[in-house]
Amino acid sequence: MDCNPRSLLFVLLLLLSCVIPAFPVFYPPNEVNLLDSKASQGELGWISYPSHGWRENWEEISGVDEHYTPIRTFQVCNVMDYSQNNWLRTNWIPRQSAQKIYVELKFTLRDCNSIPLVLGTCKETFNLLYLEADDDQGSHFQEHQFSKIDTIAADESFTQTDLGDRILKLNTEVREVGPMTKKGFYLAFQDVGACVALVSVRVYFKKCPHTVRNLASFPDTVPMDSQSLVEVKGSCVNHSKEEEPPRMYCSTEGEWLVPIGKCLCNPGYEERSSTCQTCRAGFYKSTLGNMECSKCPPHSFSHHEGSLHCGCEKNYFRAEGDPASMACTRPPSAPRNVISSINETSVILEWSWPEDTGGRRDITFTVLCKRCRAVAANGSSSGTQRCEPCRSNVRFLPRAMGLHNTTVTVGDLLAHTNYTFEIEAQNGVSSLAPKMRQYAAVTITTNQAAPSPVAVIKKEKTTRSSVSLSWQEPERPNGIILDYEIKYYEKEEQETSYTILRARGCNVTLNGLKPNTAYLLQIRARTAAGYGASSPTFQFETSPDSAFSISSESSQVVLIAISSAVAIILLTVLLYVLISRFCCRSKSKHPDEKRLHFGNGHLRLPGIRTYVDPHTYEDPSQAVHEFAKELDASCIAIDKVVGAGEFGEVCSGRLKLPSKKEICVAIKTLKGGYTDKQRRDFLSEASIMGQFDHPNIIRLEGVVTRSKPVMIVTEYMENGSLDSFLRKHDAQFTGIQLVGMLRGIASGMKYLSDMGYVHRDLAARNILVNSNLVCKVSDFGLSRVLEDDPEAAYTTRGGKIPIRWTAPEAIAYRKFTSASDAWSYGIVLWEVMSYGERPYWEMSNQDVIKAVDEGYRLPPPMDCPATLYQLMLDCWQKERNNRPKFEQIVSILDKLIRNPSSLKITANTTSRPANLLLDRSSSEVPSVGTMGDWMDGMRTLPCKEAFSGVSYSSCDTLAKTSTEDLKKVGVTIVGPQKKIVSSLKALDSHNKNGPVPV
Ligand code: ACK
Repeated sequence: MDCNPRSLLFVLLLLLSCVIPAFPVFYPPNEVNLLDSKASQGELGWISYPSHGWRENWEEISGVDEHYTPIRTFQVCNVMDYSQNNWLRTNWIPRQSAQKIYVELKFTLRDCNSIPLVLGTCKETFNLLYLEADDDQGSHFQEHQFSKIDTIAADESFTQTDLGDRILKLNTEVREVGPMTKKGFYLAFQDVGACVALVSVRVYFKKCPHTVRNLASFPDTVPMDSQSLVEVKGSCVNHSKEEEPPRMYCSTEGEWLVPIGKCLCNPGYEERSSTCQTCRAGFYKSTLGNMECSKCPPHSFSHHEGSLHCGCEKNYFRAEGDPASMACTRPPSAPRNVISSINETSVILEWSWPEDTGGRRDITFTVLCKRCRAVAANGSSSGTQRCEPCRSNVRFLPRAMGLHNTTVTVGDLLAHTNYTFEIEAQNGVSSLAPKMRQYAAVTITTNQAAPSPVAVIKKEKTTRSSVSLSWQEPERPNGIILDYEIKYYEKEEQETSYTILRARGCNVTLNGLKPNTAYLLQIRARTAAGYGASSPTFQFETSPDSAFSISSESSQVVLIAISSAVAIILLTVLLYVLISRFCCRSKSKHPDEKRLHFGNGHLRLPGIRTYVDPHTYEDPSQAVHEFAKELDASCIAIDKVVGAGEFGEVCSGRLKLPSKKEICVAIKTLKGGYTDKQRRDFLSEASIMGQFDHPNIIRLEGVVTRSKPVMIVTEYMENGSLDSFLRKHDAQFTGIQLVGMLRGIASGMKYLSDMGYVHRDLAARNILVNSNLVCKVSDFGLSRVLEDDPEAAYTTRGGKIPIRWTAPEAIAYRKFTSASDAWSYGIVLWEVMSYGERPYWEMSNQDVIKAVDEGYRLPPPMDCPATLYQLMLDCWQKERNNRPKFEQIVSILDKLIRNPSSLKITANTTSRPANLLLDRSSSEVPSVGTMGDWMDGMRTLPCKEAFSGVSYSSCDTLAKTSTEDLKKVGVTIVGPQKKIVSSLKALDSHNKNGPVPV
């Protein structure tokens, strides 16, 4: 190879085409060129110094790259001479906005070893320098004005290959200069004796290029020279709005960092490729945001681009508050299948949902009442109807408008009158289309009806033992009034004992009253249609039994009166002493009886409070707050609905009171739209329950009355009501387990009767069972108790009573006492022992009343221990004073639990034992009267056809009953045993010849 350096440079130029990158060249978008030697097609016109010397200096040479694109290069190669100082200076370069400048050099450089005979003269570096200047200084050049940027050395020069050839390598070096302050600058290259070819020089600065982020546009931004970032505010693109001010930071490297904030497309526009574009026809967007435009919902359209909403098709509407995404809807069609059930002067209307709901779910119903009369047209009999709106006192239950259920009860209509009811289904758009509204109509004629209540009662005259009263005939007699029933009782007695009188006219005198005593009284009228509702309770007091009240009498009468009074007082004191003694000895008195003997009539047993009737409070809500704790609704979490009560749903949930453990609770809710009375009745249960505190009475945790829904919160009973629980677990419990449950119920009832509370609706469905099989009495209330019991039926006397569970005297004349509760307990006992069987099966209520009245009783359930069946029979004694008290029931059950073997004798396989209670409470042998009871008991044998499901086979066993069997069950004295055995035999032979006489 030729060793002449120039020829070497020639080789260098030849090789250039191999190392220059292919054209066109793309630079990163964040680099802005101030100078690019390769971009220049003509001479660059840079000057070299010294310009006219004897030695060679930098030389501008034209060449082409491999695409034949012309390029300009500079080269120098004075490697053989000492003291080289060859300068090449660029033209003046305006700085623009740049502070920091980058210089990119591409060059080739020969290593001195590759050139012979240049030792000491050849160099392998050159210097890069710059000079700031505010304007172009032309060819004026002074070396010392330039500042050195760096000495540039080659990374690569020639590289030896295996074949011994040398390959030229292109070096690229980048240097930073700055900060610049003047308007422009020059670059200079100082050669001190190297063989170098400057292939390209590019001078650039960096910027953050214009960009759109989060729908905000950010302009080109030149970074600062220092390390700090430049904060740049973005501006929202067209048709968008700032959600949060958009910002970004421009780094010194020309990169955008940390976008903050954003813009959102206006309604009617959606985001497409970083811009906000109009929604197409058939689409809409009603809100600000970057979501897509939505298709118009059913029955709506948008004909134009950029729609915010879709308009409704003809006969379709959008209610105020309907979201734009909801389909347009229309009024519903008329309700269907209207059925009316008339009951005297009230009617229950029921209907089905409209076939077409108009596409909405907010359907309510409105019932319009019209009273219609036939008007004879021109004397012809087939006239037209004239209707007028019903009187305002017609009652709608729950209300006439805004009904959510498909039924309404309309009351207080006139008897024997035609009414038309128009039932309209309405939804949220009905008011927008009055012409499209449709209704279903039904016409009814009311029946004969019982009279309305007596409203006004007046006291005419009062003495110490009598009162004369008068009243007005009911506003709506609905027929001829046959008589009035007057029911009264001492206020203190709380209706546990009362008197009933009848009067034909509108006045009465009540005699035989106690002096200076408050009485409560109610009157109701009777027509051929039955009794009307009772009047509101009327209170009166008899005059005081004072000597001064008779001061006008003659002195003799006064004397007699005084001596009688003294005698009465003495007698009373004597009686009091005797009774107190007697009472101390006898603990088994019925609470009602005790009350008679205890002073002012209030029963006060040691340690037991007396039940207070919440109705005695003028303001019933005061009673609630006296007996029930107000709970904050936020402490209650409702989990699920477990059932439905009369007033609303029953839910299970949790109660977490501050600083107490969370507990499971049952929550009874009062559904919306209630009347004041319904609210009072609903809460009366809490006022009652809140007075009790006993392990076998459902415990009240509190009430929520200050927010809606109104709630009653009680302890949670995992196994629900006893009747369904037993049905679910048919025959799965031992006798002892069943007796344990029964003992709990009896104990709860003892507590209630001690408190003076009469339950009136004791039945297995009103007993709740917890996870430990503990039974608790529930369902308390006043009149309501029976109103909401589906078992309660109207009696001929107007009251609503659960016939199958109720004692005959309570059905016949509403004599509800703890003794009638004991009867019901007997039925519960039967329900438990038959695992939830329905008492009297499918017999009608009327048949049940008749059969019980005639002396029939339920037969023993399958495998029922004889002792328990006897207890049932005792509870079902016709004479209520002969029924066991709850205290006695508890003690009998306790004895059975202590002696479980006594449960082995079942009623099905042996005859009935004699009256267990008499036998146990007294050491006396039952008298002939008891034998009579026994014979009464015989009537209860399951041999009577009237009781279905009872076989004669059990009767067949009667005759086989031995005195031994009787001994086992408590009849230990020989006389009665013989009598019983012979009676059984007689009965058996009678059975074989015909049915048992009743
Ligand atoms: O038989 P159940 O599951 O038990 O269905 C009824 C329903 O609510 C309507 O009365 C249940 N229920 C009522 N009170 C409670 C309570 N305190 N704990 C658990 N369930 C209850 C009852």
